[in-house]
Amino acid sequence: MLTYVTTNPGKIREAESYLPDESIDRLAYDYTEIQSDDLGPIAAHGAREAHRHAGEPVVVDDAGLFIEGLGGFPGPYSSYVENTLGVEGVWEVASELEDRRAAFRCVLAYCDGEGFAATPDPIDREDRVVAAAAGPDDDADRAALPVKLFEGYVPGTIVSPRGDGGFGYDPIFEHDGTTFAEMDTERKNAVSHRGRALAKFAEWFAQR
Ligand code: ITT
Ligand code: NA
Repeated sequence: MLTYVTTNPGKIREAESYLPDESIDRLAYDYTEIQSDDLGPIAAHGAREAHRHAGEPVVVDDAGLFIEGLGGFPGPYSSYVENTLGVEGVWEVASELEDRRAAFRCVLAYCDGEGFAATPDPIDREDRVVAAAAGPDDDADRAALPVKLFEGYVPGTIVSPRGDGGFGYDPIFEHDGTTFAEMDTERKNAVSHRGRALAKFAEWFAQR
């Protein structure tokens, strides 16, 4: 069994086609999101906390929108910014920029309370799929549970909102001429940050 931990139903919808239904539970547990300029430590910390809470193998999903012209902002602060400025507000800020290139990133962190075989997985820079055991992310976790990370990345452009599918920043994120909110789940999954991370995770999970 595997428990997919998120408060966001949109993430579950996207994860479903990668993970066999009989083997997955969903848990809307709001784990602590530590402050970091990197998604990896946030996800790793969350996975350890969620595993301690659930007592079962868990995967957590941490994602963010990184806008080039804003130095990567909102990045790990994407959730806070969506709740304060809002998606329209982010578009308004971005519309003033010359460089509206952006990327979505997603890090899946898996923790089952046990270790992993030390596999020297290569890290592909383009689609930084980190399939190596994550190191400790803070002092409290130094002697803590091993976590395995899988990262996915997709480039795009920030545009005026279009479409009503997806969730979050999808209406303002255009990839190959189409916003993520104009795509159905299958089409978004085929190119998205989460789809890429999920594909790597599902392959590893099935073979481990
Ligand atoms: P959990 O932490 O409970 O999983 P969350 O929605 O807070 O749910 P994140 O912290 O990972 O998840 O998300 C950061 C922000 O990025 C949040 O505002 C999301 O709506 C947004 N986001 C994440 N994935 C996205 C996607 O695929 N498309 C559009 N927006 C996304
Ligand atoms: Na969150």
